[in-house]
Order: sequence, then structure tokens, then C-alpha cells
Amino acid sequence: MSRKLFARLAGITVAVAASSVALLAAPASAAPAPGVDKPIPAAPKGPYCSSGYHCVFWSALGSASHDYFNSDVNFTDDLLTNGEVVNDNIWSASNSSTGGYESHYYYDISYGGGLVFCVNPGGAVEYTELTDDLVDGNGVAQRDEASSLRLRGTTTIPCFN
Ligand SMILES: [Ca+2]
Ligand SMILES: [Ca+2]
Ligand SMILES: [Ca+2]
Repeated sequence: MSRKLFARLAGITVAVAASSVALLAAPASAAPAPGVDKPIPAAPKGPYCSSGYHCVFWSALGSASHDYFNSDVNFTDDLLTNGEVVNDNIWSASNSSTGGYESHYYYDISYGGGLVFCVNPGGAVEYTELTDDLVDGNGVAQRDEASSLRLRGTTTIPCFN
């Protein structure tokens, strides 16, 4: 097993353990008191991604990340929080758009090469939902392939939720 793959799997185990604890600690949702107006619903928020951003992750959701506020034509000049380059190196993504934009990820820079996958507002795609042929950046399968991000309004293209 490669060092990179091992590091990813080790990190994922920790992330899963942490999320299980968070799940147990979550309080039951309280019903609004009678006569109190329901609050205006907030924009949907994807996991591990600040409001208004489109977030990409090195391995599992919540791992080393880079947050995009707008479309980005070239991932080769962007770094993850672990210092690695974003290009051909992301395994999962989350969408916390406040403007209702879908995140569309493409195989090549400048939205070229076809769509790798897309994520709806408030949604996310976990690494387990993406395919991988174990060759980075060869235009085949989905992990370690995305090279640009285009924000689009609501489309008819099926995206991850
Ligand atoms: Ca960039
Ligand atoms: Ca690529
Ligand atoms: Ca590949």
C-alpha cells in the first residue's frame, strides 16, 4: 500500500470515529413554541464547509481542504491545508453555496475534458461514492481527477446531494 493511501485511510478512521461521537452528542431538535413564527430557513450547508463556499478535500469529508468562493479555472495554483496541490488530488467535496449554485468539477482546467461530478447546494460527495482507477489525472474515474470548478445555477444534470 502506498504511503499516501495509508495516510488517507488512517485519517478516515479518525474522521469516522469523531463523527460518530458528534452524532451521539447531537441534541434532539426542539419544536418551535406555539405562536412563535418559524425562523427563515438558512441556506443549505454542506458538511465541513463554511457558509458561502464550495469545499474540496484530500480524502474524506473534513480532511485537508481548500475552499472556493467562486468558480476557479485552474486547480494547479491552489493548495490544500496539508500543503499539497489541489489539482488531480481531491477525493470528496461539499457545497455550502448561499446563492443556490451547483458545484461542477471538470477533468481539465478551464472547464474542459468533461464533467467529473457535481454537487448540489447543501450537499456533499464522500470519497466512497466516487470511482478510482488508481491513476491520478488520467481522465479515467473520479478521484484525483478534478482540475477546475464552475459554479452553475440549477441545472437538469444529476448531482450528488
Ligand atoms: Ca486556482
Ligand atoms: Ca485533471
Ligand atoms: Ca484516474
